[in-house]
Amino acid sequence: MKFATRAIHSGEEPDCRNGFGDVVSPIHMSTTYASTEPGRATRGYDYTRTANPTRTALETKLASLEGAKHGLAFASGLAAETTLFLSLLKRGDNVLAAEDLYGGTRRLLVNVLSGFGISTTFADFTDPDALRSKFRKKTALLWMESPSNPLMKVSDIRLISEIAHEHGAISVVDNTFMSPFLQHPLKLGADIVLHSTTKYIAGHSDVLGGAVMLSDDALFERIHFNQNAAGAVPSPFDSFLVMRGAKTLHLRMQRHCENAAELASFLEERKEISHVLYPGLESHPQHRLASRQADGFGGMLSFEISGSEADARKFVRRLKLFALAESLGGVESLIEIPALMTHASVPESERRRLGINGRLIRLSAGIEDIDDLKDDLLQALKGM
Ligand code: P1T
Repeated sequence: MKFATRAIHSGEEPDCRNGFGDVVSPIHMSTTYASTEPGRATRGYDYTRTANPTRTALETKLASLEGAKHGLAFASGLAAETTLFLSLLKRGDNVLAAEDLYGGTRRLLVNVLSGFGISTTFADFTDPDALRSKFRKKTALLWMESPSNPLMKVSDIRLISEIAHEHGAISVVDNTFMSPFLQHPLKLGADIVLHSTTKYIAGHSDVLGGAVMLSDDALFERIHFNQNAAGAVPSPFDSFLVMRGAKTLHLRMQRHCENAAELASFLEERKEISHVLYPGLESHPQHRLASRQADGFGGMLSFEISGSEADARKFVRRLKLFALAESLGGVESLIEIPALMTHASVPESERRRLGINGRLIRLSAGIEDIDDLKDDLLQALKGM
């Protein structure tokens, strides 16, 4: 079945024999399930943290969207990350992570996992040769976002996964920015895909969620065990909301891509903007790789204001339609300054080295009418 059909039907086949034939998966709110025999779960369900039918429907859909054998849902993207790290790493291990990535992921690695004796080395994943020199004896896992948050760097997932495997490490791709509609890391050789489903998959800025998709049975068993043991699971209602959003992912994603591409070209022409980072632009350093690796360029872009940091703050305050807010991937357009918001937890020296300065602005293109979005940017740029 093609993507749009799977997005709508996977995990939600009406059950006319044992159920009521619901076309939409019911929200099973019960936390516990009665059984007729001690220790024998009713149709596989005994306690909702362990498994819940609404969550099962979501997990089936998520696996199907990524073309994976297994899907696991979590309470947030970071809950998924925490469970993944907990499951696959032990004291003494090293994580090799892309230096540009969501500030919360960096904070989890640097401020939390370090306390358990797990070290992280950061590297520029757009330079695979340099990456090889960063491996340590105990490097167990490679972590990348492509495109990265917020500098929109594109990494060669196939090549980097090969390098990981040469060194006996697991390759993980945080596919949040692209969504399963645009990019298929498992097909490119990655071992595990992770999503903050809070973003494009749910798509309406009204639910937190996370997901892990993979096909390796042994890795799945380890993460599945800790999904229950650590308990960072989504509620049945949250599972329903993520599933409901996922049904229109393909439609929304097409418009996100169209609007972002148009806004990127529009901003690149403006003298008030010094440069625009969007993989769909010919000026993007990895434009050819991005064209080859994914089926679109996504709805996210970053740009730098030509003026001062104060001008950048003035610009975002002047916008009327774009909400000044963290997060991304919802139907509404958002704007933020990563250095002050999503990446404030990254040490200033590191931000400076990477180029995440106070003039850098990140934009999540929503699916509104493009003319209204352009008009809003134009009025905010006036006189800059
Ligand atoms: O917020 P949560 O659902 O826990 O997801 C964390 C996360 C993981 N991976 C990526 C690539 C992300 O962008 C995020 C969350 N990001 C934002 C809130 C943000 O504004 O960038």
